[in-house]
Amino acid sequence: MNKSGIALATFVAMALLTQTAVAQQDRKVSIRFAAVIGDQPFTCGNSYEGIGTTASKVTPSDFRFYVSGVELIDAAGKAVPVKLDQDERWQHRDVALLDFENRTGPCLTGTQETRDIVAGTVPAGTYRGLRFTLGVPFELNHADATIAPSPLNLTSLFWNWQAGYKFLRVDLSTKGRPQDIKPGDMPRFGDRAASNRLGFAIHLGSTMCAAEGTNKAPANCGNPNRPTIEFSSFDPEKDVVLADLKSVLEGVDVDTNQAESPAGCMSTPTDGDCNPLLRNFGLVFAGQPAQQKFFRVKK
Ligand SMILES: [Cu+2]
Repeated sequence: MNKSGIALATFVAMALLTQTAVAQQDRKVSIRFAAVIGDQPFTCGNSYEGIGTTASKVTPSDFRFYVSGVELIDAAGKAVPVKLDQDERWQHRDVALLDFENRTGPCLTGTQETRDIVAGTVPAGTYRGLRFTLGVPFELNHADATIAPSPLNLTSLFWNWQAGYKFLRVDLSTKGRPQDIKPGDMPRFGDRAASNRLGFAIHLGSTMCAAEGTNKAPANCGNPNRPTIEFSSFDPEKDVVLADLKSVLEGVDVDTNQAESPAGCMSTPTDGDCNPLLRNFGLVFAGQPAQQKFFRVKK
């Protein structure tokens, strides 16, 4: 090979190396989620039977939740953070909103748009597991939602600065707890009469957040209520994370509400309606052990 031939070969080899290096740096991932009630998909307006201790028939009117700290677990068992696409809509920093309601039928508190993926990049590699947190990290949880970047600007998913966001919001109309809501209905924090109109509410969020006022950020929260979910076997190319309302309501009576307590379970530590509901989300409640039943992987 002559000199220029060598130079060309070197150039081609280097170009290929560079290309390979770029290709190996990042791998796009789209982690799929689905909202289900047992073996049926969640749809606004549909009713589902056999729920909880009373085998109740329920009509959900909202189904949204935030996840954060999403990580894929590689072949060696190392957790690798998924760098979320900053789309200025569904994802901000390491928080992503999943939204399964489309504001049709009884879903009067929600938005038309829906979202069932967490999109981002990971370094090239083989990934076999998944880990994420249900909830908004403390650093982003206690500020003014009206000026926060999307998706943290949804006031229907916000209590106040002190308590922060509803990490998950599902509201149910049940036989014993019928709903009476209007478009955009948003009971003020602590407005029990108004919140009663939500039927049986499931609002997961931090509690015991001592602050100087409801529009002041707390130094910390006694009950962060951010469960970490981990699946040792998860293929990001094929598998789907199912969020199952039926399984999380196992052992829960959705037709009655503990007297003098918020409607359904709004994460209040003294509300018996949260037991075993919060434990089914993977949180120790009333000193009793947690067993996560909300999420599972569909292969
Ligand atoms: Cu929506």
